[in-house]
Amino acid sequence: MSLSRTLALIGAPTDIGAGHRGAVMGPEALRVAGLGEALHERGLEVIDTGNLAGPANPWLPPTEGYRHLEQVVEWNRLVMEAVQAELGKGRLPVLLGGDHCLALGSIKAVARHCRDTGKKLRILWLDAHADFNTSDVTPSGNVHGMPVACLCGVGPKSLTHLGGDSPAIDPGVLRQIGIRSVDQGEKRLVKEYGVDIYDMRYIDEIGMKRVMEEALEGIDDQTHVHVSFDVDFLDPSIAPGVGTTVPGGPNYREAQLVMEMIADTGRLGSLDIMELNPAYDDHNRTGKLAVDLVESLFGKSTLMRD
Ligand code: NNH
Ligand code: MN
Ligand code: MN
Ligand code: MN
Repeated sequence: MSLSRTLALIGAPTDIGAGHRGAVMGPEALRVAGLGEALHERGLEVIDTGNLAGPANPWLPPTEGYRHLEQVVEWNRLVMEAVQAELGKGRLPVLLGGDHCLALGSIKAVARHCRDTGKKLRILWLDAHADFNTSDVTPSGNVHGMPVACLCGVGPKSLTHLGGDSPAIDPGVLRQIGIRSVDQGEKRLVKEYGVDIYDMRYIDEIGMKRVMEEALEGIDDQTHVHVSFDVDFLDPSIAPGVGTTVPGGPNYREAQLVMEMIADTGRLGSLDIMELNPAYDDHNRTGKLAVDLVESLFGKSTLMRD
């Protein structure tokens, strides 16, 4: 990580794709937990671009397998344009969610940037969930369970073709880490598309260090690493502030190691911090933990290392 990088915080306060209200407060909770200050202390220039202003959440039941599809598209368009603008200025975009449906817009912009600049893309998807549902198999209609499928070209045209590309990414650039909840139909899809999933059983069996070595393999100086950090990746005992907790996630030390090993690549190019839900949190504990982990992602370590 070159310390001259300028980070651009982009707030996306919405829970438009979620099944629980509250992620709309995520960006502010990350700010209150000191995200900007902590990164500035790492020697990074930090510009807070403020919050995007998308449509309100009408909180309606799903129609034809999607909840709020129209508003989800609009929010993703705003996110895509904001991320694209910051990448164009040479800044490292940090998306403050908001629910995880917005990773679609973020990664659409990043994928285009990689194409334009001849970079190889590697996406590290830290999550309890695979987020590969479609309107046919979703148990909920919530689009935050679908962004990875949409990115791979499976989904409604308004999302798969956002920004005019179809599909945005080759599933081969994905590495999903921490997965422990995959819905029935979703299992078939991730298999069919060959998504590289490091689930909790695999992490238990070979350990987080080896998992990360495998997930980071092949990253070189021409690689743009995008981290999509769904806070429900973390074990709920340390991170209660999310709408969809799943027991049996990475503990504090494992999560730190994930972030440190990504930092060591020096190739982090963009970041989403998603699904933080202060309505379920305990005195912003999860927000503060997210900030702590993101500091490690930007190179904070106990000792000097080279
Ligand atoms: N798989 C479930 C669904 O599609 C839950 C998705 N929730 C998430 N994903 N938080 O990361 O509704
Ligand atoms: Mn400064
Ligand atoms: Mn997710
Ligand atoms: Mn999740």
